[in-house]
Amino acid sequence: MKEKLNQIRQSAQKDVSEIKSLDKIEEFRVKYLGKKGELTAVMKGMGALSPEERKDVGRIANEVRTFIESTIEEKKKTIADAALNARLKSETIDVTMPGKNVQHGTLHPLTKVLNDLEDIFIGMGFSIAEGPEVELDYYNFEALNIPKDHPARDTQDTFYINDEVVLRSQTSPVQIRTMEKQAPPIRVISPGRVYRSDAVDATHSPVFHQVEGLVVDKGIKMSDLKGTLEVFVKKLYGNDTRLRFRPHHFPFTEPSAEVDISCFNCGGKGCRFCKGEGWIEILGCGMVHPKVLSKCGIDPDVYSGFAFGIGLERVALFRYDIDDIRLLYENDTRFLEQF
Ligand code: 2NM
Repeated sequence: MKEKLNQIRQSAQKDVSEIKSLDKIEEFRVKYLGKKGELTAVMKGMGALSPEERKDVGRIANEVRTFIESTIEEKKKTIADAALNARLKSETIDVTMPGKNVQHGTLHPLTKVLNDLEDIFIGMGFSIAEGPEVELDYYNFEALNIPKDHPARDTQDTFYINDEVVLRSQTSPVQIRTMEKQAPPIRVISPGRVYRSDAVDATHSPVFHQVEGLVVDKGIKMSDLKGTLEVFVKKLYGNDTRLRFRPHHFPFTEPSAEVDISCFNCGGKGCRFCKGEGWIEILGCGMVHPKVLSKCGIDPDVYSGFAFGIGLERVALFRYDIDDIRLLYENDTRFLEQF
């Protein structure tokens, strides 16, 4: 019997070394330890032995049983470990793999210019005012001291909806509305889309964008206008930028001026940007006409104000060296993604 137990141990050892799955372990257990198993058979036969022999064989049989049981536990663990390792390996993430490129949009160059302008004026204490694009003739012209026979009223320039209603040709009507509603001090900018019946070419579009500014308070002088525009221009184009005011005429301001900046590209020497002039025209401005103030219910003997207007497209075309305004409206992503 001892010989038989020894054989069982050896054959169990051999069997277990060939096991590769949990099913096979169960088969293995039944084969040796099951009710009809090999070890069980030996143990059943022990009744026929003498008490001494039974003790001896019993001890060995127990050892073999313990051996088989611990072999089973070990094998289970080995198989489970191998399964876990295989899973970990198959689920490995390679963090050094290059990422997938996600296509994302960019801000439109006009939006970038507008954001910059808004930041600069908000930084100087201005707030933003908006108003309708379809506007009454009164706000677009009459209140701005643009008389009935003024060339700006010509149907060539303005889109008329009917006798009373137009597409606004500047954002000044927003400022008229602001002055009607709000008592001074007033400090607003009005960004927005404006409409003029111009033929389309590389520098003209019937729809474009403006930012107009307005300040009204007691004691506002031309020097306040100059100081404000100087800060604005230096923040937008750099600290070395110089300003030049040229006398001009607008019906809604008196005096009026056009403002040139020293060329941001050549600094004034002359180049293709400034067409050899050294200066680039960027905005129009002036002291709000007393008639405009009084039409809005503001007493021009008590208050004074300045206003200015700047075209966004012009700023964007210069800044990004774009040679055709139409590129700004085509929304070709190959163009837009460059900004
Ligand atoms: C410009 C140039 C000069 C202007 C005037 C006003 C208002 F409403 F206060 F009268 N708003 N904007 C103004 C003045 C606009 O654009 C070139």
